[in-house]
Amino acid sequence: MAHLQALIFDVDGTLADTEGAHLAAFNQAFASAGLPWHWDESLYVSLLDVSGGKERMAHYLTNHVNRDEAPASGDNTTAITPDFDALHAIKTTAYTQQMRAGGLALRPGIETMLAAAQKAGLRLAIATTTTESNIDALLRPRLGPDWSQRFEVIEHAGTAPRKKPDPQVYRQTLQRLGLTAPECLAIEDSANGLQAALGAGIATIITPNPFTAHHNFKGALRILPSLERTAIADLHRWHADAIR
Ligand code: XBP
Ligand code: MG
Repeated sequence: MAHLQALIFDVDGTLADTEGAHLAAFNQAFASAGLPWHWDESLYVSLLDVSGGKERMAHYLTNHVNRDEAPASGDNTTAITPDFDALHAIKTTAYTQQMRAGGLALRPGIETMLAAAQKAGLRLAIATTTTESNIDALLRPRLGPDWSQRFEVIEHAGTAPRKKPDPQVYRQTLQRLGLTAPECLAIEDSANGLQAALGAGIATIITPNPFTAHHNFKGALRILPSLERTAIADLHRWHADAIR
């Protein structure tokens, strides 16, 4: 029977409740680009069904912007297709500036879990849809300048371009760890993340947040309000049940 060797963490919504900050950054980018777009929280909850900021903006343009609307006097922004790479770069700058200015606490139990896992000899990895700069902006203020040394493998939008629910980011994480799926547990917050991890054969613990609480988590090993009351021994026990 495979022994638990590594924990693979998602970032957004799992390590920290970051989606409110992402939403603000998207709206800041739209305003600075002169686009008449503004996402409110209820729209953003539905747009989060699309992983990846660039893909989310393209989905919004295709499915939510009425391009037949007669542009307001002289306003022809609804007729154009923005350069999503450039727009996403503006958004990422807005997000990282937000993080570095105020910082965002990690979710309850995360810092304790990371320390306890390492003490127990478990290897740690990150498998996320967001960018490397966003991970650094979130974790540097919380875990210090050497934060990345705590994660043996970090797979992100720059290394795994096919976004969740595609399993690419998790398959590449397993490959770089040199481990098989039964030797790992994934920790996620969303249906896309769960499907990506299950697609790579990895048993997955879900810690939902207000943006994802309504998602379908069928197939999750456990659904927990947070990791605050979870011990390493619990992870070993649940993992053993999963791969029995
Ligand atoms: C969640 C996502 C990301 C973020 C926005 O990532 O889908 O797209 O919402 O970040 P995770 P970007 O896999 O960590 O849950 O704009 O950088 O994509
Ligand atoms: Mg997530």
